[in-house]
Amino acid sequence: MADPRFSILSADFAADPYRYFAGLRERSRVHHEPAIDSYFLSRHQDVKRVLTDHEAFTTRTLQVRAEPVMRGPVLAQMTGAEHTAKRGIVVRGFTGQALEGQVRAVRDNTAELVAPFLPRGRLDLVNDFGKPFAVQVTLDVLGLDKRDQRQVSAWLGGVGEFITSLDLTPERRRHCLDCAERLEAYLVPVIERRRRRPGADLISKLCTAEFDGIAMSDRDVTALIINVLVAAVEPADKTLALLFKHLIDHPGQLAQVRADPTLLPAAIAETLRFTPPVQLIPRQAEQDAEFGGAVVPAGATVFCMIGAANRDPAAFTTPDAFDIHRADLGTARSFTAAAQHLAFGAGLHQCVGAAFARAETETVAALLLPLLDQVRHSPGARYREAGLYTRGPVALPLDFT
Ligand code: 2IO
Repeated sequence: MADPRFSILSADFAADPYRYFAGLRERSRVHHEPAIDSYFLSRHQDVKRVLTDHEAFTTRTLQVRAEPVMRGPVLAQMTGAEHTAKRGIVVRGFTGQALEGQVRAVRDNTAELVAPFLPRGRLDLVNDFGKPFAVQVTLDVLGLDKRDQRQVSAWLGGVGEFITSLDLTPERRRHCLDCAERLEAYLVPVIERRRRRPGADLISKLCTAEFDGIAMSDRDVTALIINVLVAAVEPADKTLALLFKHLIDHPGQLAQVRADPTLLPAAIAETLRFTPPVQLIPRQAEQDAEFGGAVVPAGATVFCMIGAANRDPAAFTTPDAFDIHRADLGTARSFTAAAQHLAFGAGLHQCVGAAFARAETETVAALLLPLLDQVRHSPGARYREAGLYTRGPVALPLDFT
């Protein structure tokens, strides 16, 4: 930071970004990375400002960071009446009866995936459970065929890599675009069928819904399906594993949540504050912007550092402590636009799937906790996280009885 060799792109930072956050907030409020000519903001107040000042900081950067693999414009790129209408369609796809059906899919997939591990008393919560769980639930929500799971997961890997990489080589870029094109080709006939014979799934809703006379085009629907696939799959296994890790590492709080499952929403909200699975949110500065004397120039790409903002002592007391009872979390608001933590972003484009994410994580955790009696880290396993953009445990081997 004051150290000119410090880089967010270094292996040291990737190994444990959390130990650099205080230095960034205090000594490098606007951190420039020359290799990718981007600016990184780490203070809660600055991140909040960027995410809520939609005139000065736009989502135009998604045209190059997302649209090529989304195969069309996503909600976050839209503005005005079009954005309001299309966001309304997606919100309705994740509320009421639709959400009830989605929660049933979460229950069914949880039961099916955990069953083989119960007699063994051991499972890797990331690789044995979380990853297949995230994909299967999302396929069910969209009404896609679970027999295509491996194929869809592989394509999705490429799409996710494109969005979450800070420095893609031309070869990887080609691979990612290839995955996206194949995924699009797979979805086109599905969309055509749902337009003719709609069901109760989210794709059918996107195909048929109208809001203030505005409907979705095929390109809109394709982009939204790919967006929902990535956004629902990427962070889901990470959030679940981080929740279990923090509770296991804080046995007093784990005991309290077991005794009183109504504490689960607070435990999930605190997990999202303490270790947000999405660590970076990009924006484009439309004009020169000043942060305490440092300037982000017009046209620049700005990355909001969600993990750093969520540990800012100006926003949270003892921010480096995991505490599901913290007074400044505002659990009731934690999955809404009034959230204090920034794990779902803030402003106009705040995560449209936040209510679904909450229901999904609450449901799976409430089912797993009683099944995983005496849950603890498997002996000998070394804990490691990976990812700069989305970040989570690479594995979480657990023993239980
Ligand atoms: C392409 C990073 C997995 C989103 C973007 C518009 C994606 C958008 C996010 C999250 C998580 C992904 N951004 N979800 O940060 O839909």
